Amino acid sequence: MSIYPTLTNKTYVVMGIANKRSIAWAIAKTLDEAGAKLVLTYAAERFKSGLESLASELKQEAILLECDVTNDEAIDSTFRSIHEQAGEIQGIAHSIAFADKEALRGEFSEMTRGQFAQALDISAYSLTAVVKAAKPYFAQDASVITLTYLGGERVVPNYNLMGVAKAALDSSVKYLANEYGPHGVRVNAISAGPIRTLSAKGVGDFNSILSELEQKAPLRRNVSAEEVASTGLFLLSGMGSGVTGEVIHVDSGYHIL
Ligand code: NDP
Ligand code: KAL
Repeated sequence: MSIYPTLTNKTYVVMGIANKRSIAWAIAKTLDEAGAKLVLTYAAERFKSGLESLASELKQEAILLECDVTNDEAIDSTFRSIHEQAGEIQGIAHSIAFADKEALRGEFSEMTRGQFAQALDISAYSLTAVVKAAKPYFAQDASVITLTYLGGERVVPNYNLMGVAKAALDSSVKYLANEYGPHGVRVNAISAGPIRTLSAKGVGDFNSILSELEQKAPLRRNVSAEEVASTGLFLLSGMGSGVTGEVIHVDSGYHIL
């Protein structure tokens, strides 16, 4: 017997698939496995063909739409078009973050005003922008998730301005949960342990963070994108119906240390 909830005929929007290592791709595959109808969004035209070939691996045919989250008009028209093509929206997985690489090493205070604004815009404000645009199209019991990291709760070397962005994102989750709860919409975050993705590539001390977690975390191992995705499925489906405004850590328990 399958442990999966059934999401047949329910539309979910997954934002932030760069390649097959993306956490968002693991989420998309898990939702697809549960029978969901998927809309996948990508940042710019140059990512379209890569996403098309990934999407061909899914069981159900997905709708692919361009959506640069720095552009309000693009976000609005993306959600209008999702509604036209796929009806009401049961859930959204927001798996998007960006900071200038130069600000992700060295002293925190060496960042510029522009680098700070860009990181906060793409990595934190975009969640609110997306929820706002989806508001007219949410199903009665819709659910939104975003991805966060421990570096927003405490200092993690090199995470720098992304730590401030994740703190803003975590706080946005609470304010959005409170505002949208009366409309039946839940908003939660998953705080993932380190996972080797394109974003993680070439930044900071990624390998030492992986091995520190392996040595010290209660489970003494790293987590996979699939483990993050199954928690995502719980939150996005009716299984998580009583949970909102929460941050669930999928990090082998490292955050309790
Ligand atoms: P990926 O590099 O696979 O995903 C990051 C995504 O952000 C990409 O798909 C990228 O799109 C998208 N993005 C950046 N700028 C924009 C924009 N302006 N508009 C739309 N999309 C944009 O990395 P991950 O899967 O690791 O990251 C997903 C989320 O998980 C992020 O929020 C990250 O902070 C979080 N996270 C990751 C951890 C890890 O260890 N990997 C740990 C904890 C949290 P494109 O490629 O099309 O530019
Ligand atoms: C402490 C950790 C080590 C790494 C430090 C900073 C990580 C920041 C994450 C941030 C999202 C990375 C970037 O924005 C990279 C970007 O400058 C360059 N890469 C790109 O442009 C690629 C092509 C695209 C696809 O990437 C994006 N993001 O658009 C944190 C580790 C242990 C955990 C991680 C990786 C957390 C996290 O938030 O991702």
